[in-house]
Amino acid sequence: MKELQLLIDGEFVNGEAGWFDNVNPVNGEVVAKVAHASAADVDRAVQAGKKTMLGEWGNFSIQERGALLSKVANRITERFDDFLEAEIADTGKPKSLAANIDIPRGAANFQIFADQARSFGSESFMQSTPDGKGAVNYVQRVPLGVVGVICPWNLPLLLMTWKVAPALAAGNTVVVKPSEETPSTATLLAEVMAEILPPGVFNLVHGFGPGSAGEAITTHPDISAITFTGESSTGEAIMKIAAEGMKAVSFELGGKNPAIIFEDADFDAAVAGTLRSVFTNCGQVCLCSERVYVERPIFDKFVNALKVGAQSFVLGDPYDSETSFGPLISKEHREKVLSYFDLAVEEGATVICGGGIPTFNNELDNGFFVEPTIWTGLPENARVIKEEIFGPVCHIQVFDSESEVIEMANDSEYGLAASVWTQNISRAHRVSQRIESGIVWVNDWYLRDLRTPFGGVKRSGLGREGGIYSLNFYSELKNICIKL
Ligand code: NAD
Ligand code: 6OD
Repeated sequence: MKELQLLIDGEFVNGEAGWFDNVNPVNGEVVAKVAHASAADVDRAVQAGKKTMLGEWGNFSIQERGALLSKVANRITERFDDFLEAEIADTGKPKSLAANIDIPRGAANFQIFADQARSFGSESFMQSTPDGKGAVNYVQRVPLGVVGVICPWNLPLLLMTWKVAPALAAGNTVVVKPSEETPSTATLLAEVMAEILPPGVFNLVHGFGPGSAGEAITTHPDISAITFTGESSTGEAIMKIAAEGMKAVSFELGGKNPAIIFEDADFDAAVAGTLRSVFTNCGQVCLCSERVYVERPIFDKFVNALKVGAQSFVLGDPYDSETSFGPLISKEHREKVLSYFDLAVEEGATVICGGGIPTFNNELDNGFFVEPTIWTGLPENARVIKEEIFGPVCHIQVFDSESEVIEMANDSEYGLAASVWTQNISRAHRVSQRIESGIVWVNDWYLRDLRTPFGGVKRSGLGREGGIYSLNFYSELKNICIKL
């Protein structure tokens, strides 16, 4: 059986805390043994990161770091099929999805920050002084130090590289912990990093959260910053710990995202876009729409069209070219999603489609599949409309006016992403500007320009990453004042 090790100071090693299993969610089989890092392993990783900051890595210019990141991007592209296979083994997501989104974005995340590094400048300020000689101030951007990178399981390579690349571009070193559910692409990335970067720049530790490697990272006194993507409650727990020692934090957290479809929308585009925004990656994307609002004149037609679309997904083996819909990540996560399916019925939902476990009559019955599910008929205070489910499900609500739908969309503790479907340009601006959310897409969903600020408001996150916004987080400004 495959063994996935840690990378500490340039060496692949076993973990002091033993091994844990990596399970394939398509059929429930164990596919690899994963080295479990102890707190002492995490400490060695942090010390390696500190050592190279003071030595080889610390002496590279930002242009040299950029050139190395380009090499990493190229190497991911050269090993595309290895990364693809590893991502599918961990997540069970359809090959077409991983091949079009996850792996290309893994490479693109390094390339964008390699490019950004080449044009990273700083400001200077001329100052007059009482003696008339003057002074010049220049602003230096210095790395934060060793950055702890803690990642979730839904888009494992994409979300890890989205944080690792800018952290390295800015001159930091990293100790990375992937989700315990998805250790494989991180381990492949460690192989690439070990080929290209000096030892200690990229350190990989596997493990869990509380009482394990995650906690060891967040509590380590020599970690300067924590960049985290995951659940809002985990972010809150990490923030409390990070307060001690004043670690900088950047958080991408949960969502309960609205999709708003006006009567004047391009109907077919809105249906196709909403099918994507609700069901991509089995609904396991923080940006997915779990609340869909449709204007009354097109409500029945839209509900029916979304149902037809949801029922046309092909659930199955990720390598089958017909498959458009994979399993949930784990047995535990499926239990959580199914508990919301039960709760919706208790709360009085009309089940338009789905709501159960599909049957395959083969080994896929041991996997963690659920049916694409649509509900209507619930009041806005129903728990399934308030709480993040993170599965292939949405509730469709009817609305009669712009002000009503804006109020409903904003009545949430989350504020990550919204999509608005209308052909009225004034309405598009009016509504987008009033939605409380880090990102609003008009007539599309998950259209990304990696230079733009990405992040959430309310319980959906803290800070913005992307382009220069990432480099701002991963570096500290220092002013140097020189009397002339
Ligand atoms: P999670 O919070 O359970 O775990 C994320 C990571 O944190 C894992 O590596 C886990 O081991 C670690 N962890 C858990 N508890 C910890 C602790 N106390 N201290 C340190 N580390 C800890 O999240 P998940 O279930 O892996 O991911 C799904 C969640 O992530 C959803 O809520 C989703 O919305 C959110 N998410 C948000 C974004 C975004 O960009 N806003 C992106 C992806 C996922
Ligand atoms: O596309 C990205 O950069 C990004 N951070 C996506 C997050 C998706 C959440 O699951």
